[in-house]
Amino acid sequence: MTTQLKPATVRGELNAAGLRFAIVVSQFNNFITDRLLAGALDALGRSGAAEAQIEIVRVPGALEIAVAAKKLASSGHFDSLICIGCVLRGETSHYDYVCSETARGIQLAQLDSGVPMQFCVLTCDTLEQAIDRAGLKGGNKGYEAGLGAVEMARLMQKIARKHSKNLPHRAGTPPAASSAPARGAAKARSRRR
Ligand code: INI
Repeated sequence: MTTQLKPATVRGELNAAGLRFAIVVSQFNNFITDRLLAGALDALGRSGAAEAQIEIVRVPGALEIAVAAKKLASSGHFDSLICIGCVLRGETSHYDYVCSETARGIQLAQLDSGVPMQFCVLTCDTLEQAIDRAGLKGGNKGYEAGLGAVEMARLMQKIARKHSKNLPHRAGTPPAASSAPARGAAKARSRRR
C-alpha cells in the first residue's frame, strides 16, 4: 500500500551567499590535506562563497582539529565548519587512537556547539588509498565536504527559522504558536505597540 501522506520536508540548498565558513586543516600528511582543502574551496566557490566568507585554521595533527573547531564554533561567527585531516595506518595501535578520538572529538564539538561540522578526515591503510580520495580515483572528499558544509549551514538556518519561535511541541497538544499562552503573549505585545 502506498501512502498518501506528503509531510513538509526541510532540506538545505547549495547556496553559500552570506554564510561564513571555517576550515580546520591538519598539517600532518599535508601532501593529502592540502588537496582536500583545495577541493573544499572549489566547492565553496562554486556554491557562491567569496574569500571574505572563509577562514582557514591550521593545526599540527588530526588530534588537534576538534579543540580548534570547538573554539571557532563557540565564537558564534561561523555557520558551518569543515574539518580536514589524514590519518595513515602505521605499525602500532597509534592509528586507532588518533582515528577514534578525532572522530569522537569532532562529533562532540558539533553536538555541543550546534554548529555543523564536516568530518573530512581520511583514515586509510595506505598512502595510495589517501591519494585516490584526495582528487584521483575516488574523487575529492574535500569537495564533498565543501558541498556538505553549505547544505548543512542552510538546513540549520531553515530549521531555526521554522521552529525557533515555537515552544516544544508535545504529542496531543496544538503547536505552541497557536496555544493559549502564546496567544496571550502576542496580544500583550500588540497592546504595547
Ligand atoms: N596525525 C595525523 O593527522 N595523521 C596521522 O597519520 C598521525 N599519525 O600517524 O600519527 C597523526 N598523529 C599526530 C596526532 O594527530 C597529534 O598531532 C599528536 O599526537 C600530538 O597530539
